[in-house]
Amino acid sequence: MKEIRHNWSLQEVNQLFDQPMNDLLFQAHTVHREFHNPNEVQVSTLLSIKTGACPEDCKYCPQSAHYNTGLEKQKLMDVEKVIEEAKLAKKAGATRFCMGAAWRSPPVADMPYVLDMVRQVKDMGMETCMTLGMLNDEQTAELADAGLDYYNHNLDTSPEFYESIITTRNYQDRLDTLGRVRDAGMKICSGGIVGMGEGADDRSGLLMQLANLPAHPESVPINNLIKVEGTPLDQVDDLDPFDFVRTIAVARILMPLSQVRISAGRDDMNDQLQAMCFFAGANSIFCGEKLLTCPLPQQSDDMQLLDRLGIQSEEYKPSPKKAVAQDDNAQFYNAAG
Ligand code: SAM
Ligand code: DTB
Ligand code: SF4
Repeated sequence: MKEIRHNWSLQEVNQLFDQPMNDLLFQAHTVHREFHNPNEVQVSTLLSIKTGACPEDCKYCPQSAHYNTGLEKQKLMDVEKVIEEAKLAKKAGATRFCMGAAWRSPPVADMPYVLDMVRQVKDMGMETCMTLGMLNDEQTAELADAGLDYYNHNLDTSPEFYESIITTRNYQDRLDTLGRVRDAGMKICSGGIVGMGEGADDRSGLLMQLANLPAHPESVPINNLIKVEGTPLDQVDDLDPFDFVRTIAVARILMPLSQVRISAGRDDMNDQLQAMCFFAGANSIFCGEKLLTCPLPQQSDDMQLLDRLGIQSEEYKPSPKKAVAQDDNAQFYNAAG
């Protein structure tokens, strides 16, 4: 049985990345088979419940108020509309419904509606996930009480590169929210973005940070930057697609039990590249019309691809209220150096 580690060094992670591709894929796929059904993926659907006008300045994001991307803003969606969308997602085969809001942190007045969304989606027999920005203790406890299964909060990149991508919050703010979510017993969805012009060390640094958290995030989304016109990163050079596959493979080796998701950017990937990602250890995708504001592949194309690869979508299994911590001694989250 492979050891679950939380003490990776940058050099070790770099060594994993730098292997010949076939050696890396073999190693990642071996780990994948030991811990997961290699012919199964989990399907999530996203809904933007509050769109645009975000005060944060994340250079990749079409929803930041700092950039002019021509995006139509939308205030918090009515609970009934959210439930309608969740029903459609369930009918289309999604087992997890992820609700995202373009907030720095949730406004007090909106919390009752957000909590109602969690309760009602959960009552429909779906897993619930929310991504609402930074949380304080009270908001975290309220979300946990409402039964929220997952909280998504990405570290996005290495601590070193972070400062050139976002200036309105810092890495420790992110780690603090993750710590609160974990302490409240919810599961964590945390990953990052590649293709932002970062170096190889930053991709290693991101995965090292995630893997060295006191417990591995149960869900690890790997986003490939979608270059949205009007954002400061709209002209950045493309990442070599094999570096995306390598990132998935190393995430799988470092975090053997986690669900590793091909997140943003799948619309631009051909079938062969996605198949390679599944072999490298990806076992979760977003399906539906859109991510939050950007397009996804047609649902029919997705189902056809899974079918051609003999991959089934995972059935819904109700999760226990408390996440099982992988390291019960872990109390504090700190940026590991
Ligand atoms: N405002 C909340 C936050 O930042 O945590 C939640 C929503 S935010 C849009 C969720 C994640 O989407 C970001 O952390 C980032 O990883 C991803 N994302 C945003 N814009 C993207 C883009 N253009 N390409 C790829 N991923 C993107
Ligand atoms: C994640 O890591 N990626 C998703 C989800 N978590 C919230 C969001 C991707 C957003 C892509 C840009 C957009 O659609 O606006
Ligand atoms: Fe706001 Fe989240 Fe976009 Fe950053 S990533 S600008 S916090 S919506």
